[in-house]
Amino acid sequence: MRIGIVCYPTFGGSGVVATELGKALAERGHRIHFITYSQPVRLDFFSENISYHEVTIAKYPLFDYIPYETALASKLVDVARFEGLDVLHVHYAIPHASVAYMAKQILAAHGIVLPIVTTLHGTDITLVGKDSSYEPVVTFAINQSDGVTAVSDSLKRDTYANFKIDKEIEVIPNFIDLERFSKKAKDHFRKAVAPNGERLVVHTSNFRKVKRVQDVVHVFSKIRKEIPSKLLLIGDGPERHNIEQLCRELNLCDDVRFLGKQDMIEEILSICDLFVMPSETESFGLAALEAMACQVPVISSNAGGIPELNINGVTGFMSNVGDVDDMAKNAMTILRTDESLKKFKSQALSRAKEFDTHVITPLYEQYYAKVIEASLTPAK
Ligand code: GMT
Repeated sequence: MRIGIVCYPTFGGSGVVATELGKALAERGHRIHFITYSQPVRLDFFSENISYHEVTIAKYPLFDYIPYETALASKLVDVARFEGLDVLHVHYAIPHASVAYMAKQILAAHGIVLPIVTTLHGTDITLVGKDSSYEPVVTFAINQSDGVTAVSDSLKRDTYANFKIDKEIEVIPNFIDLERFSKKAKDHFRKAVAPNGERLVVHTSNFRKVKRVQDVVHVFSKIRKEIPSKLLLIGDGPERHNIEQLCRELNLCDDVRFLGKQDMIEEILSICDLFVMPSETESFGLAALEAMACQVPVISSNAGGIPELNINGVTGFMSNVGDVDDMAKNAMTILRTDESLKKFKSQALSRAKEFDTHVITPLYEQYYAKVIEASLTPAK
C-alpha cells in the first residue's frame, strides 16, 4: 500500500507512535510518506520505502497567525496526487483530521478518492478537543473520517462520552519495537549514577501539568527515606522549574538528576528499577510500555487507559490519582528485596511482549484494507 502519515514530529507519544508505525509498515514492504512540518524525531535513519515531505509555509506580514492548516492541506493534496496514496492516516485529531477532510474534498474535485483514517491519541479528546473552541470541528472531522481508531478502550469510551460520534471506533493499542526497547548491558552507566548500589527510579514525560511530575518527586522522597535510591527525570516542559523548586524544598537535589530530552531512552531505562507514571489522565501510557519492555516495573495512577497496560500486582501497581502515600508503599513492595524486584521485572517484560510491533502492525494493515475497500464500494 502507499500510505500517507501525518503527525506531530516532536517527542510526544502520538508522533512517536505514528513514526514507529510508519517504520514498521515500511519494513513490511509498504511505501510510506510522512507529511509533517519538520522531520519526526524518531525518523533518524534511511529506508528506501520511506519518504519525508516537509510542509513549508509561505509567510506574509498580514498573517498574525500562520495558516498552517492551509499549507498542510495543500501539501496533502500534492503528495496524494503525485504519489498515488491509497490511504491517509492522520494521528491526533487537532488539526489533522479536519485538514485531512479538506484535502479529501479537494482531491474529490479532481476525481481522486482518498480514504482517511484518524487515530485518536488522548489529549485531542480528553483535554483539548472537548473545549468549545475546538469541539464542533473535532466532532465533524471524526465523523467524516473513513476510519477512526483509538489507542485504548478507555479513550474510545471518552470519545463517545464527550462528542456526538456516529462512527464505529476501532481500538488498536499502542505497540513497542522490542528489538530497540530491550534491556541493554549498561552497567558502567548504572555505576556512575548509583555508585553505592542505590535503586534507580525513573520518570519520562513532557513535564506538562497532566503528568503530575510533582507526585513523582513526592513518591521518590518517601521511598528514599527507607531505601537508598536515586531519581532520573527525563524530558522537559512547562513544569520543569516548579519541579526543580520542589526538589530543593525537599532537600533532594543530590539524589535527583534532570537528564532533559533524550534520544536513546532505552539505554537509560535499561539501568532503572522502577518507572513512575502518576498522570491525571493517560489514554494509554506509551512511556510506561517502553519502560516495561526494558524490564522496568511501573507504579502508576489508575487513570484512563493505564489499567489496560499495567496489571496491578503483576507488572507494578496502580493507585488513585494523587495518592502518593499508596504509590510509595507499593514502590517499596517492589524495591525492598532483590527477589521481588526480579519477579516484577520479568512480569513487566512478559506483558510488554503482548504489545510487540509485529503483533499490532498487522491490525493497522487489516484496518486500512477494510477502509479502502469500503471507500471504493459505492454507497447503496
Ligand atoms: O502524553 C502526552 O502529553 C502526549 C500525547 C500525544 O498525543 O503526543 O500522548 C498521548 O498519546 C500517547 C500515544 O498514543 C499515549 O500513550 C498517551 O497516553 C497520551 N497522553 C495522554 O492521554 C495524556
